[in-house]
Amino acid sequence: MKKLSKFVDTRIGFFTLLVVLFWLKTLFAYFTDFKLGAEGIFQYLILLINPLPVTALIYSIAFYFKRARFFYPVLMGLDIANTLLLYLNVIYYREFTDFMTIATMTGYSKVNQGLSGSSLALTNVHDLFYWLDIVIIIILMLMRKIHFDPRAISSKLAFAFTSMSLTLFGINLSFAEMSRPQLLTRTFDRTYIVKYLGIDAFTGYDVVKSQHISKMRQSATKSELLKVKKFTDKHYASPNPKMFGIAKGRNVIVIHLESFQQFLIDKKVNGQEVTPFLNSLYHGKDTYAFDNFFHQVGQGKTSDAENMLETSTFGLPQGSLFATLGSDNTFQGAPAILNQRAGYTSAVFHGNVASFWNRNNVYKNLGYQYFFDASYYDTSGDKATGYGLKDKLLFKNSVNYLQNLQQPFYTKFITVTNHFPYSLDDEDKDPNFQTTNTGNTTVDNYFVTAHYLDQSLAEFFAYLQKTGLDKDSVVMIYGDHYGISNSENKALATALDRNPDDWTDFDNSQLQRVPLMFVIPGSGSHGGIYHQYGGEVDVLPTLLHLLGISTKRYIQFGTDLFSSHHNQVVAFRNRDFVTPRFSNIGGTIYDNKTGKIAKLTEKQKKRLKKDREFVNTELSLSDSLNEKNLLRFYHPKGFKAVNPANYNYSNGLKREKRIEKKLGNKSTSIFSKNGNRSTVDDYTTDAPEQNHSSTDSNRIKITNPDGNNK
Ligand code: GP9
Ligand code: MN
Repeated sequence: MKKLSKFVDTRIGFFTLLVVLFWLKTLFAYFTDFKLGAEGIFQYLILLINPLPVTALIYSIAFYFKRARFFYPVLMGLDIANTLLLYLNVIYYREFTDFMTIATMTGYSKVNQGLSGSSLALTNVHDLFYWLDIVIIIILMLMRKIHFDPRAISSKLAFAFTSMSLTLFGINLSFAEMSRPQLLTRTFDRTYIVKYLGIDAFTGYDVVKSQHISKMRQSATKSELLKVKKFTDKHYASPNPKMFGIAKGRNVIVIHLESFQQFLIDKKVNGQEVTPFLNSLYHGKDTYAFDNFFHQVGQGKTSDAENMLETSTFGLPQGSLFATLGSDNTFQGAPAILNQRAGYTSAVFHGNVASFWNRNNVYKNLGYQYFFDASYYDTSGDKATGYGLKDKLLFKNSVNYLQNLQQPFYTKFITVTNHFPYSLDDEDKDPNFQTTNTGNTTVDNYFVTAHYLDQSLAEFFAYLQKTGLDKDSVVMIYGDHYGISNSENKALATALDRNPDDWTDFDNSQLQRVPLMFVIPGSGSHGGIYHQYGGEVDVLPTLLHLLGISTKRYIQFGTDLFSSHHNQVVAFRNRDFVTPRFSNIGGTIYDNKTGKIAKLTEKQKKRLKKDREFVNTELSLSDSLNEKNLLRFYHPKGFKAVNPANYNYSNGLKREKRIEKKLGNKSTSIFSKNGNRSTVDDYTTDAPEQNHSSTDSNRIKITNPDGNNK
């Protein structure tokens, strides 16, 4: 004890004491207030060590102050500031299940998620623990139980401490990258950064990022907007009169097929179809399907796909647009357009936590009225896999919320079960389905989860048919991006009856096809499989035209796939591109027919040069639009800017019911139209988990749920 107090009386000792105490407080927060979802020994190890390097780094600043009367106040000041940052995050987390960003701290964020008076009411008795050490230390100092050490630390030693902390941080960072590649470039979720690097590192990272963004925004001018507008106006494709409005007034049900590639359609494995239900839709007479439709995502994966489909602008060259810009950007996207032009109610159903991909903020800026996230579903026990509620349960348990929405509605179901690493509990596997035996577990499992996803869709469609909802709706189904990455495509080659040794970059690029289908029962005789080339950025104008809503006034980079003016040059996010005739991959031009390097005529060369210029221009202009937030300067006719402060995703069901009640017999919800009777019993699922009661409290809880799902 004596030895210890003697040690604390030295500057290094006092420094060590504060670092260790702060480390303990952070761990306390990690395990009590935050839910960081660490799994496995390696992640726990990273979690345990991550507060140390940055704390030591920050506190080592005090060593550069030679005089005791500066050293001690500076060190204590740093400790108090650091504790305050931790503590504010604890309180913020209790309200928003998210961490504070610079934008939220400075109140700059339009989403209005700063700490409010009510958040301060969220204090807890155990919060004492965050401040107790500081109070005790100050008292001990005042009572002269802790002595000031007059001996200064040499600059050399101070520097040694700083560099040692930096090295430790480097090690921490490389561990983090090993466990979660591209952690900082992709920024999936703020929780992930805190889990791997700690709050201080997260805040530092956020400072750098937000400074970069605000610089770009300040430099933005209206003339840049005009440049973008000129380009999109020039490439606008007028609707195909045969298709315009064929789904007018219908509900829109968007189904996001996670990691689902086109090659799964009609694919047989051991003589069995992998996705028999989707295949039947694909060939159905009421379906408008596309077989040369490509995903165009970058590092933002799912969120990039969502951004393209909702706004017809591209994701960013690095990172996720949702995560980096989505909290503040001005969007003129599907939910707001449909609401303002045709009175649509909008909702998203997704069984993962709301903070993933920053959806909780972005959806408000898009104008989504409801977001049923994991907190609305029972995700306990075996009901969820890594990314949330299993698909069969998502569809089944969403009906309870879907049936109370006013029609027409624009809804999106984001599935998750077919997500890497494609693991599925045995109880969910179809015993009659035998997957491949390629020797690559990713590939073999992929067919299994895709098969499960297909079954979940079949159940959902049965409900739509039973309730007659199918006839009042257009169901739009799309795959968000590849599931098998290029590095594993050689293993996939055998399953596709191809020789892995002949596999080329061209083959990789062709596998970036994903499904796109519009299912519109009774819409006429134009159903079928369309072969035009297109990408995710083309979906919004296509959909709006089907609904009879003109798009000319909006800034959209895609064009209507059914239009005779549709441009078939499909840009990938890395500036490669595909056209009906050629594919430009990594600077090499391939002939699509032969898959070999193309021998080009002068005319073709010229054409491709133009295409390349087009791709470069559209990507740069989309980046400039989004990075500089240029849409804030643009006011399309009749469009009222979305105010995110008007949206709140808690108590969704209560809000739906309140509106139903207010409208009385004018209410158009499925529930009201069904004579105020629930349609939940019209839903049949064979999901084995639904009756499993679980005592584990591992329920994902983000917003305030209604707590009422049958
Ligand atoms: C999680 C999900 C997955 O909520 O949408 O996103 P991804 O990893 O595919 O980008
Ligand atoms: Mn995805």
